[in-house]
Order: sequence, then structure tokens, then C-alpha cells
Amino acid sequence: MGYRDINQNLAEIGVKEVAGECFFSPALVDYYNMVEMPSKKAMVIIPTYNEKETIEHLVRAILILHPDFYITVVDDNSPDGTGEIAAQMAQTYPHIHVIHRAQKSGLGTAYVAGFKYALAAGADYIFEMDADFSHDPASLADIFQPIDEYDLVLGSRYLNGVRVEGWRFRRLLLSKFANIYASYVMVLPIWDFTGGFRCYRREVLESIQLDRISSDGYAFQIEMLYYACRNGFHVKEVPIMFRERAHGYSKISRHVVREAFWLVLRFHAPMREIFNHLRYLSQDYDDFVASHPVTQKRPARGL
Ligand SMILES: Nc1nc2c(ncn2[C@@H]2O[C@H](COP(=O)(O)OP(=O)(O)OP(=O)(O)O)[C@@H](O)[C@H]2O)c(=O)[nH]1
Ligand SMILES: [Mg+2]
Repeated sequence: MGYRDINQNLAEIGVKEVAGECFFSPALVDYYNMVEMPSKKAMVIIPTYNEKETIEHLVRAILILHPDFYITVVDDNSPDGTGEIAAQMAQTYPHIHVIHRAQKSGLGTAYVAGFKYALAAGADYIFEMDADFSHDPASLADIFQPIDEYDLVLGSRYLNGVRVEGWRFRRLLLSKFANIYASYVMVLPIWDFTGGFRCYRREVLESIQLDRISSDGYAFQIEMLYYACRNGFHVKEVPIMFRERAHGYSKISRHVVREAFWLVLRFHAPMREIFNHLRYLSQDYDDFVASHPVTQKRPARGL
């Protein structure tokens, strides 16, 4: 498939060209040709609040790279009209669905609404993704690839280094420290707990009582991951690049940071385990991650 064919496809699915910008380079099209199509149903959940500059670009990018994917936008009645833009696309292309919520009710409940819809719609693989292009649609393929052998795949900013572009040092420090804190207090072999670019097998979501998830923002990501690990699922981290948003504004508040701090304490491991684990500070942390049951491949069990 060539660049022109893709634009033709876009016209057919009713996606308009956005003036002045063309996200799809010929190089990306070559990349697209290498991506394997999923035989099972994959759905990307995108929560939105005031993301009118990016939502259409993002949906286009995902569908060009993965025409078989389904996309569910969960919009909280964005004053800037993001919900209407998504609804317009949904009218012309059946792979797009929009959940309209009456008011801004937080990222956690938006994801829960999206997850419930995805399960009801029969999705086998459910992605989380931000609408602001901090998550590169080209990385969907990298996150999708290991799902054959694992139950939950995390796009990770902190595996084998730090891949964050555009943050002030203070913000990076806070995020990195929060992840070290979570790993040592919960004693879990994860480098990036708080990232929101993931792929769950449906069994993972089915095993979690979604209505009991109480948190938002960073804490929501930590809580979901905690339950997945506790329920015995197998987790893989793959490196992704994270880019600070170029449009719109952040919805993250101080409250979200405090919430994550207390949530991690609530899920703390037994004190003896924490103490033993601290010894890894002077050893190779990679060994701890590689040998933990959570990071092993899932036993073959169909799907
Ligand atoms: N539906 C819904 N979506 C939300 C809400 N809060 C944030 N989002 C969306 O969730 C995604 C992540 O939120 P961001 O504000 O980008 O948070 P962040 O990525 O941690 O921080 P920045 O990139 O600095 O803005 C974006 O797509 C937002 O539009 C909400 O209350 N409801
Ligand atoms: Mg963001």
C-alpha cells in the first residue's frame, strides 16, 4: 500500500485532511506495510478532555497503521468540541466509537467506562493511550507484539534508561522517584508504573472488579497494575519514547500526586519483604526484575 492509497482510504472513511500538517510520512507508510494484522479484536481506549487539536490526527494515525483496530474515545463533554469531532468520525467509520459522559469525571472512571465497553464489545486486547501524542502511534505495534506471550504489556519510559522528551528536570525527577518508590514499597519488578500506554488481555480486565477502582491519574495506572500482578498475570515492559504534549494543556494536578503516594502505601508489601528487597539496592536490580514470577512468560493457555 502506498502513500496515495492511504490518503484515498482516509477519504473513504471520511477523515478530513487537516490543513497545514501531514503526519504520515512515506517512511511511516513503509513501516505500516511491515506490521502484522491482528486476527483477534484489538481496541484502543482514548480518554479525552479538550484535545481538539490532536484527536483527529491521532485516530487517523492509528487506523492507518492498524486498519483492523477499533478505537473508543471517552470524552467528558469537552468544552472545545473534542466529543463532536470524534462523533463525526464515528458516523462515517464503524471502527470508531465514542462514549460521551456528561461532565469531567476523571481519568480513572473514563478508563473504566472504556474498559467495560471494550469487554462488552468482545475485544480481546485492550489498549490505553493518551490523546495528546505523548504516545507515538507507531509504538502500538511494539506494545502489541509481546501480547502473545504475556497478559499485560506496558509501554515503558524507564526500562533501560530514560526516554522522556520535553519535560523540565523537576518533573522528570518526580516521575522517576515516584516509580522507584512504588517499586520498593510494593516490591514489584516494574520500571514504569505510571505510564498510560498499555495493552491488556481481556482476562486481566475481567479479573479486576472495575467498579472498585477508586483512583485517578497516576494512581489509577498503579492500581490496575497492582491488581494484575496480584491476580497472577504476566507483565512485559517494552521501551517507548514519551513526548511532552505540543497542544492543549495538562489535566494533572497536585491532588493526583498525593493520591498516588497514599495508594502505594495502601498496597505496601509485608515489612520483611520490603527489608529484604532493599538489599537489591546494592545489587543488580535487573536480576530482581528478570527473575520475578510476574515478568515470566505466560504459560500457553489458548487465546
Ligand atoms: N475523559 C477524560 N479524559 C481525561 C480526563 N483527564 C485527562 N484526560 C485525558 O487523559 C489523557 C492524559 O491526560 P493528560 O492531561 O495529558 O495527562 P498527562 O499525560 O499525565 O500530563 P500532560 O501530558 O502534561 O498533560 C489525555 O488524553 C487527556 O485528555 C478526564 O477527566 N476525563
Ligand atoms: Mg499527556
